[in-house]
Amino acid sequence: MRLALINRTGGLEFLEDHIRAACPGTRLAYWPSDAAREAEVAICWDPPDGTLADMPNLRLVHSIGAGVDRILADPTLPDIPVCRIRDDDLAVAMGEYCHWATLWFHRGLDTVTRNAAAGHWHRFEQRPASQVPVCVLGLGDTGRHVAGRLRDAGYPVRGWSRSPHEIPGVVCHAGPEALPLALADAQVVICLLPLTPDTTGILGHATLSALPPGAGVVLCSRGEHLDRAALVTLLHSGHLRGAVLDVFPQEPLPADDPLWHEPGVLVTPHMSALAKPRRIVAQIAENLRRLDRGDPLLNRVDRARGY
Ligand code: NDP
Ligand code: OXD
Repeated sequence: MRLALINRTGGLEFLEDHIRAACPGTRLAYWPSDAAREAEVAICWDPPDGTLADMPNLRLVHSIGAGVDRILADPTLPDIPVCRIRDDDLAVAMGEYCHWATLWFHRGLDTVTRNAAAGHWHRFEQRPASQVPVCVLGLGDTGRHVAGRLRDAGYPVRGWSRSPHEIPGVVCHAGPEALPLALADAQVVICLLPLTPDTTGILGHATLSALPPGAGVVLCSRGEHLDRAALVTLLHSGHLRGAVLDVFPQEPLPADDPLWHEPGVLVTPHMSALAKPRRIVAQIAENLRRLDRGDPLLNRVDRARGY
């Protein structure tokens, strides 16, 4: 079977040795090349529009990440299966990051870090976790784990999803009309939604204003979820306390982007949960075997739903 590694900006070489080890008998090519164009399986992060439609033998598109928004955004995407990565380790890593980001606001570590940089010793009152409600947007693989971890750490947790969920100890809301309710008392909001037409720009002025004064925003999903002008306006007005941002419409975030220096904003380099190459390739290899045998594929994306 012929495989192609496809990404707009390259950089997928880190998968090569793992693919050679886990997928014996396959031939691997990098896009752009004639050999890549002939491949039956595209292993992608961000394929340029039209690339996949120009592969006459294509039978499967496999994301190397949990998200598939860059793949589904291509209006010429052929009607073939798209699969994504699902990984318990990824959810655990996301749990660690989101717990830390919650503590960043809850324990005032944003303030402490600023004070420390100025050599300023200032102690302030600390609140217990039970007084810091957290809202998790998206209750899928990552959101459900994050909600459970924060609940276990003593935070009152609210969750929001498209369809109704039941998670013990978490107040779950579903549907667009329930969003204001989910946000109403949240001191921290964590976005773990997939990027779809319905969720693009969801962290806009209306949503962010629905948070109580002094709330912090944690964005781990996609940069396009956030209306950055609305964020900056609400930071400047003092309505929002700050934001921990892990994802951006353009990555890497350019060195001269003002967000790096925006007071209250902490930028991290899309590292909240990184799947191990070995784990990514093991899932792709299993799907290649299934494709060969004609068995149902694992972690197939519902293209109509967009995730
Ligand atoms: P899942 O597909 O497992 O879960 C998505 C959740 O979002 C589901 O609960 C779904 O609701 C909910 N949802 C989808 N659309 C809507 C909507 N319109 N309104 C309300 N809720 C909605 O995703 P994952 O948890 O695996 O990942 C989420 C995203 O996080 C990924 O798409 C990716 O963009 C990002 N990510 C980022 C990483 C990083 O390192 N920064 C690492 C991993 C993921 P329902 O349950 O009802 O279907
Ligand atoms: C993602 C990932 O989808 O890192 O962002 O898996």
